[in-house]
Amino acid sequence: MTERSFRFTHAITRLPSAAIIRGLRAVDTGTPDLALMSAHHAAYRAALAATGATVIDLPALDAYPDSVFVEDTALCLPEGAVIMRPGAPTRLGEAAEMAPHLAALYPDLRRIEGADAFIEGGDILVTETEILVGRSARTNAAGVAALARLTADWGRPVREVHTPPGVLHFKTDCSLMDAETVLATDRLAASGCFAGYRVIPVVAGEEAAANAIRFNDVVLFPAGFPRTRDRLVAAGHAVTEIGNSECAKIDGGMSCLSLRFTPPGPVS
Ligand code: CIR
Repeated sequence: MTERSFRFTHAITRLPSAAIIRGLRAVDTGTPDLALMSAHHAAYRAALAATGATVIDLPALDAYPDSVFVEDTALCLPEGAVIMRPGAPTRLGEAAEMAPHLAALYPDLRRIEGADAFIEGGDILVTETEILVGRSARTNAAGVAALARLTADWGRPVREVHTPPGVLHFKTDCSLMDAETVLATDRLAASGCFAGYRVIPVVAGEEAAANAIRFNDVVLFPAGFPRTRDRLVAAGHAVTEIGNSECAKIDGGMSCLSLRFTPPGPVS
């Protein structure tokens, strides 16, 4: 068994912009504080870099309030990368902003095309053997089908699954922990989509802990969910807690803040 689903040489992040106060949110629980978010973001980048990875920090984009959440703009695998078509109209332009940065690393950069196709990276969970894509308010059947076509020769089939109603993205409710194991909320695991995987259940009442990331030998995990953290530690994971209070106000979490990948071939 390889470990290509959680071992990476690179990550891309984008610094939060002052426009973050206008970030999309399902429920208004307060305005994100840029200074505190920036401190959390710095800790996040440092935790990625501490694993030995190269972390590419892109500048803030004031035209796009949600652009700190780079995960939604692309899917990056060892075989190649695909630029998404975000379903949130205010976020569509973020994908084009990411394209030149990935084109420098991926000679065969592909793109989701078609006016009716929408898909965001937050709905995509890549495991060792397959690419799970959750249909959601941001990702539709045409988007999933377009991704399946573009990745058909990459050896990991796309499997369409469903994001629970009222949940922003598929990965809002789950994370890959190792080659066979996912961390998931009960409401998502109950759909049966993780048959064949080991599931570490998020503790009831700590659902916001489900969005974590395994990055090399560490799990970046949102601070404030001690019972679920203890489950991961008991399972043998090295857990680094990162403040997420400000991103949480606009429905963001650990996975949203980076693209994680190992580019093909020599990097120029
Ligand atoms: C949005 O609604 O698009 C942002 N406020 C949050 C995006 C979070 N991204 C992610 O889960 N991958």
